[in-house]
Amino acid sequence: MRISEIHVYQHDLPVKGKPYTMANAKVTELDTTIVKIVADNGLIGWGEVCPVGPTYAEAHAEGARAAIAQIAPGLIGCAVEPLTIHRQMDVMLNGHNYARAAIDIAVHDLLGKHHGVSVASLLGGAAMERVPSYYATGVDTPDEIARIVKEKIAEGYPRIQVKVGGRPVEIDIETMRKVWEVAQGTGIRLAVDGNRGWTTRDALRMSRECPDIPFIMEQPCNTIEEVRKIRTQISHGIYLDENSINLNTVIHAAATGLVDGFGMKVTRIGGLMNMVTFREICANLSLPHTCDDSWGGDIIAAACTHIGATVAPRLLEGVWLAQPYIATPYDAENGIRIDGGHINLPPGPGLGITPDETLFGAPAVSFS
Ligand code: 0XW
Ligand code: MG
Repeated sequence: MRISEIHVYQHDLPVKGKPYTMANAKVTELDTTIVKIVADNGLIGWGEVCPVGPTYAEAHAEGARAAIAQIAPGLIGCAVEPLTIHRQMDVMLNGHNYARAAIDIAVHDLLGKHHGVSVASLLGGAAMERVPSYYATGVDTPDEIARIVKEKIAEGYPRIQVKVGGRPVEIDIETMRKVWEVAQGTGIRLAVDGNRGWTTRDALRMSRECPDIPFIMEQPCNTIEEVRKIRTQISHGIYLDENSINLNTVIHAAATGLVDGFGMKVTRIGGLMNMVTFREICANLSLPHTCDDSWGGDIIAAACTHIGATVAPRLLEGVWLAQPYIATPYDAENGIRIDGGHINLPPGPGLGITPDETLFGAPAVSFS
């Protein structure tokens, strides 16, 4: 099976409800890039990458399309094999993991369909059919966050990530104290995500003033150097998210004991093939992690769910989806949904979803 055509679509995803707020971003509408790969046997594979605005990560919506346009001509005629495709992408463009990931996902979807198996099977095999998700709150007042946490615990989420940063740390501390009032004794796992927004001073204060609250701190500060600086001074676990930009960074952070786990994004690490390597590095060092992406519709949601399902259950911190913020699913019948804080693994073949192409309009660019 070889690649015959690649089509790239631009699609708008308005945020349902209130704007989504993080320390360094407030988003009301996201710009997603969808890749459709047609094979010489007529099978179709889908991929997607959707940065959550221009300030969250070093990823840009139009940059994704420009990078894919740079790579795509060199992929026509290539065998639909993840490693072969990644090596060919290396020849066409240095870096740009997030853009390459959309192609990687489409290749896995095609391969699964070709062999009649799910992407989770291709990635090693599912360890669960119902995949735990986690709820991420957005930055808001202490009372509102405590209300949301109570509601999401009742819905069945096993983990909640509270967004902080971008305001005086005293409000973040008050938020976590109020959260603990409703969370204590429920068994919920908690993360506090600074999204690079705290100084090391703020992170130290949060840890020292909440020693009794068993949250992990996710990406508290902007750089790895800052995280290293606070590492030995705090008693809370530390996870990297935005700073874990490639496998080299992951290897270094894991091997040097810088972190206790990761918030991982499928597109940031370069797609599903690299996620398998990442999963195994973490498994060998007993490091828990998420399998998410920053935003996007049913295609990226399916990719995250398939890789999430293959993680050893004790190490899976959950699969976050943007689905609750998206009004129109790509696949009205089999779209990926969170229900009771968990996601049903689509049985496949491939990603197990069939996007309604008419939603995407004409391709922005095509290659054949
Ligand atoms: C909670 N998320 C998975 C969604 C937003 O894109 C940010 C991200 C994170 O953990 O940083
Ligand atoms: Mg995060």
